[in-house]
Amino acid sequence: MAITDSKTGKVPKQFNIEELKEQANLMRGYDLACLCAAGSGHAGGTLSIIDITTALYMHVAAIDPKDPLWDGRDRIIWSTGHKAPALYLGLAFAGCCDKKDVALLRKLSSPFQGHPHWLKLPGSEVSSGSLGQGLSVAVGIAIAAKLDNKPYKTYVIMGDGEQQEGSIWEAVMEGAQYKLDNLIGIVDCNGLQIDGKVSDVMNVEPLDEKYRSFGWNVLKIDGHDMKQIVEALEKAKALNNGKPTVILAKTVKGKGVSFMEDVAGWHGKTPNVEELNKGLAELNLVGKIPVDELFAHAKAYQAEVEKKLEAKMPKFSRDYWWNKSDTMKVAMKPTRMGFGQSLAENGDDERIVCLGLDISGSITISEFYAKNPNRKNRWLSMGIAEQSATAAAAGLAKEGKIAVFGTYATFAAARNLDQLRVSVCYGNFNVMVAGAHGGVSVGPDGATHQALEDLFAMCGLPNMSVVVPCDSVETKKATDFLLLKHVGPKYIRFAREATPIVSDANTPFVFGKANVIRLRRECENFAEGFETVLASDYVGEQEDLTIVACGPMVPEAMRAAYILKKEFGYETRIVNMHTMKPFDDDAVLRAAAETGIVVTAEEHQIGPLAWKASSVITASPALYGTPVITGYIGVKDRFGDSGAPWELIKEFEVSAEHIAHKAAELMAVKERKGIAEEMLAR
Ligand SMILES: Cc1ncc(C[n+]2csc(CCOP(=O)(O)OP(=O)(O)O)c2C)c(N)n1
Repeated sequence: MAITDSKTGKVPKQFNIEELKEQANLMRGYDLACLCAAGSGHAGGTLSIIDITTALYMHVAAIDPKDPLWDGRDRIIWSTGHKAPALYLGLAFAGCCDKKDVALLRKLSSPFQGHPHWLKLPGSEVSSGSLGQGLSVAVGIAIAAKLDNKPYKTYVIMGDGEQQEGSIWEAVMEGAQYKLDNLIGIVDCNGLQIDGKVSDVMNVEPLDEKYRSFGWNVLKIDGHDMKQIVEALEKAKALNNGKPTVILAKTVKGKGVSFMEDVAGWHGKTPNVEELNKGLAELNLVGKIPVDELFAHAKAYQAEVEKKLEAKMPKFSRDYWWNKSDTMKVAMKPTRMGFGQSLAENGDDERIVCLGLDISGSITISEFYAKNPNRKNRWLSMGIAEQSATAAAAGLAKEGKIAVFGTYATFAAARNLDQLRVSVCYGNFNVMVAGAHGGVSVGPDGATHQALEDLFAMCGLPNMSVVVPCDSVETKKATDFLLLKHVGPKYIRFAREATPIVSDANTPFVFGKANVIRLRRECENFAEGFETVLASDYVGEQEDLTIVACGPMVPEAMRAAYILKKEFGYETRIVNMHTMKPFDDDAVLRAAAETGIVVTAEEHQIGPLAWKASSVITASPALYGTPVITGYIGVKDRFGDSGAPWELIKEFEVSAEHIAHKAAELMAVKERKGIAEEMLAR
């Protein structure tokens, strides 16, 4: 079978091997151009899987481009969601969508999300991005085919690094147990993952012996030899011996572009225009890819996005956005830097053991050994295996080690939730978990990589302490404290993007005690315009309202206070609730009693901060009968989206402008009800 008209059963065109090679080459050109237009994404892995993609979508799998959801189609599951551009191009080259549209990759609300979302793009089959789940989904789809006597085949594309996830092997057993000879696994064996060689990070070989011993048929091929690919796919399709089949395809990451080939650094990187042109020249594609048209299409879409976002923003008398005027300028730095800095400084303590989960550089945990190679014996590369690493950290802690591990917050605090609950928290072990890239501001990777729910779980776990620092300086202080002075399970959570630096060496940081921040004046440097004191030392100034914030929402709350002062003359008490657990109840209670309005501001699903603050207010006898108006800023019960970080801040309505707008709305209620007077009279 191949590209098929499902109405007539006819195959409009059969591509021969030479034509498929030509199509694969063109696909590489489109891949580079679309990645360049997006400015973020994964060049290495998309280039290594493109020959297989071409063979599958244009020759082997049954697909009807006019009806991508045709029931008789073969199902192709991309377990490696980060290779989404290759999937999108497979669909586009098969005719399921316009090739030009793939240039909308990673843009806000685009069907071509950073990681595939099947509800946005028909034909993309399932939503993926969290590694190690696709084979299990495919097992379910293949069993459904058996139950319903449907003849379709289920293909699932995986990475070799991805084989480190234990769930893969659970699914491998299921495939054999249920005799799924309609299931075909394909492993893109390019030998690299993010932190380096798969064999160094966590060896998975010999994959052939492993799959065979688990009861699968195994085919080994050169994943760039089109004839071998087609033959293997056809053979796997025909094999009918009651066993699933895996095709182990030896590939080269970055295949086709000399400077990307076999270079780990090109995993999550995209070419700039110069590199794109160089790549296209090497592929003999100069003039053959409509680069200008693709760029223009992306630009026009982007212009529309920006127009829509602007329309969504609350309006004030002038533009208060970061660094838009000559005063109140702010410097920005990614908060995660403070984490790495602390590990570098404190890492000589022999009790500290750091566990790497294949995203070590970008979350800065590798700073632990970067300048101190002698610490390498206390650096454990655990591969892409968050669940096992979490329980291993508990084991290390049990024997007196200070175990530290980190990855994207959604994999550090959700994928492994049961291990955190039982092995770490129930046992009350001294394990430090770093949830990096939290909140919507992660940006173009999209929903699967945006931890918007982690704090519900972390704050809900008995024995767990939770800190969400507001900038890189506070992250450093919090890490210093949690690492060496706090014993027990602890979660530190920070954002990916560079965010405003609003504290300095003299700013107080006391675990479990909030800070109060007050706008004092307008000046050249934003941070210098504010005064910060420990909430317990603060003497109320009869401010109009309070904003309680955590993490990167603290700078937004500060900017909101500035907007509120300039636009309405309102005085705002900002509470930096850097420690989410234990929560500083007293800081919220006093703020509620003294200002009558409490607006919470969080950069994830509304709840961990909002509900906690609200329950503190409603459950406090001191406030019985006292009117307190509350409002919540945060993500409103929806999944994230791809887009630039600051675009997402606007799209998800978590900017200073949104906070200020909400506060002004509540001030109107308070003034109408005369609550302020009532409060003062008490
Ligand atoms: C559960 C989970 N953990 C971590 C990541 C982050 N991540 C994205 S790609 C990647 C490396 C994948 O390596 P491999 O499977 O070999 O793919 P390839 O090198 O071919 O791109 C990692 C760790 C993720 N997406 N999902």
